[in-house]
Amino acid sequence: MREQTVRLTMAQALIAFLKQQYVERDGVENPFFAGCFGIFGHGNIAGIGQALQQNPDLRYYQSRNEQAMVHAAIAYAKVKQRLQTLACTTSIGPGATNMITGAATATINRLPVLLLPGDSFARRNVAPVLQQLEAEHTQDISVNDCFKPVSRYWDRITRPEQLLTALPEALRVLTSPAETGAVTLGLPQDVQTEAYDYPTAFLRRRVWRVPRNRPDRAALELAAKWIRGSTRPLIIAGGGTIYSEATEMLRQFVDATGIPVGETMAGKGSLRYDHPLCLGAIGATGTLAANRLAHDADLVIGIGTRYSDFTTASKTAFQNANVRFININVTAFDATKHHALGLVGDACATLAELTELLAGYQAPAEYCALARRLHDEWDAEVERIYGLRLTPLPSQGELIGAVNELSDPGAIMVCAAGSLPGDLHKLWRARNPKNYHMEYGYSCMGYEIAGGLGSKMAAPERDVYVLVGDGSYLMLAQELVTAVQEGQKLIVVLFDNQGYKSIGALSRSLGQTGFGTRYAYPQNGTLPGDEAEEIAPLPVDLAANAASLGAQVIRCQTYADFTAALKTARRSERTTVIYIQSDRLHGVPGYESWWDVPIAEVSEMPAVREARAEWETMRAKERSFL
Ligand SMILES: Cc1ncc(C[n+]2csc(CCOP(=O)(O)OP(=O)(O)O)c2C)c(N)n1
Ligand SMILES: [Mg+2]
Repeated sequence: MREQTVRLTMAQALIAFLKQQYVERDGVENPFFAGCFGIFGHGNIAGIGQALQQNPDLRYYQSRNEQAMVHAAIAYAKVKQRLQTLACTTSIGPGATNMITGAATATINRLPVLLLPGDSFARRNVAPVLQQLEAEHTQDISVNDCFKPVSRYWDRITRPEQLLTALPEALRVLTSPAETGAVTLGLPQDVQTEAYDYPTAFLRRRVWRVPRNRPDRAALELAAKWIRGSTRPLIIAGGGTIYSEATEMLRQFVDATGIPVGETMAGKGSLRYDHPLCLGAIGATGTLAANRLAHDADLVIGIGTRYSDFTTASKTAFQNANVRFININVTAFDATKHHALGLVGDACATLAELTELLAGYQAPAEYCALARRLHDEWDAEVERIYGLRLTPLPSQGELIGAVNELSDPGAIMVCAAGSLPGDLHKLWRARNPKNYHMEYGYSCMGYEIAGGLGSKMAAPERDVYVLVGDGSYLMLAQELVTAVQEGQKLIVVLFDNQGYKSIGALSRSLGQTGFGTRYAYPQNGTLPGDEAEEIAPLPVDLAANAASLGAQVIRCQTYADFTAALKTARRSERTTVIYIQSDRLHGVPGYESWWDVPIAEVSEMPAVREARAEWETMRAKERSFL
């Protein structure tokens, strides 16, 4: 029997294939690709560009910067629980390499995105072409090889028929909760336009099922035994809890067992902030409640967490000599961290089985009472910070409080870098599992506005608040233009503290007086740190900048201006940037925690030597769980 075929260019076949990919979980089916972001150049306009033009049902979205479009696509995927994403097409050379930071952000955060950078001619005879990297030792290399370490699957399509084997692999990785991340297919610009007789069967509708794998039964029974034997158990809820949609199951588990919960950056929102056993943030940017209980916990139950240094306070968070770990995770890689008893499986399915096995079990009453008391005390601390009315410049903490209190509980708040993530991790009152959208795997400055755009595209019915510092804004604000163009309304809160408040505070804690973290003119041939009393502000107007990109802008000075602006922005139909200056030095304190940033071992600066001595004391508390 002769196979039926259809003659298409490689690019046309690729787009036709993407349109037919569906994902199914719990009986709900959705197309996996919501569209394709792209910036065209000679490396993709005639190939993927032509194919997209001919297939308007896979919506093409413009972007202003290739890094930003990857951020937008992965924010979309994050809001969609990794069950949907977008593809990203670029030209060759700089357009392609601009996506590398985005690829790393995707892979580190375990978020799916399909990257389609153009690549140099496979035919080679006209080389070197514009923007091609030449190498003397091989012709089998291009700038796209730089994507290899930051991609979960990487390939280069040098013949049109290679799509037949490459695309199914790409989709297997993208739709796998355990393997997902950036998938990169380098597409030589000539091959994109070459025709081939593709089997029509290749372009049929395909459904990728996302399973809810169950862990090994013996391991589950042992885990139940460990929990029953524990007197100070603590749950750490990570991002996997939310992606698995295990949050309701977690609440039932907590209600049944009385085990309190600390939340990671990606896991915040797993339990509502006002649940009496929700201790909020854990680790370096954690609450007193979570960090106190972590300190003495005899059993830590990690759910969907990577145990980053922020979560473990650089391995100092757990000081009980006999502490053990049970890790529920879809990847064996994460499940075995800290020499844990690994429950390799889906968070929701695993928690359901564990709940049954623990029937009748309750954590000791005294311990639960302590957890509840710490929860209440923390709530009072948040209230105190929300209520600070610092003058002349308001504090970041009270401004966060205003955004929280004046936003709809169903809203999405997006953030990524600077001093905001630490403050938000502690202070944000998460009222739904998607309320706190923090990119903190890569903490990539520039994610914020692009990520806000992707979030709004994924959930147009929700208000999206982007909280961004002046430094991050200056790095990548251009997607404001795309938000305006696409009619995707964002509320952007721009915190101007004239520099890097976060790194300034870090620098101070290392004995380095804010060196290099202020936006200021050089004085005596160097950039001034804290020692300079009088500094003339740079003639920079970020509010005017935002207005020039098409946003409606509200300038604020006081807390009262700010709350009024939030109300106006919420009612408005337009993308609105609320601009406010806040205090550069006043910060939210740490709560019995630490983060390991190594300090110079020898120095001419006495403050650095002092900080180094303190660092050595803390360093000695780092544990390895063997
Ligand atoms: C792309 C990128 N470059 C550098 C850093 C290191 N870094 C972390 S926070 C920060 C400063 C952020 O400044 P801003 O957005 O103004 O926030 P603030 O610290 O003032 O709150 C820098 C440079 C980073 N996280 N991402
Ligand atoms: Mg700043």
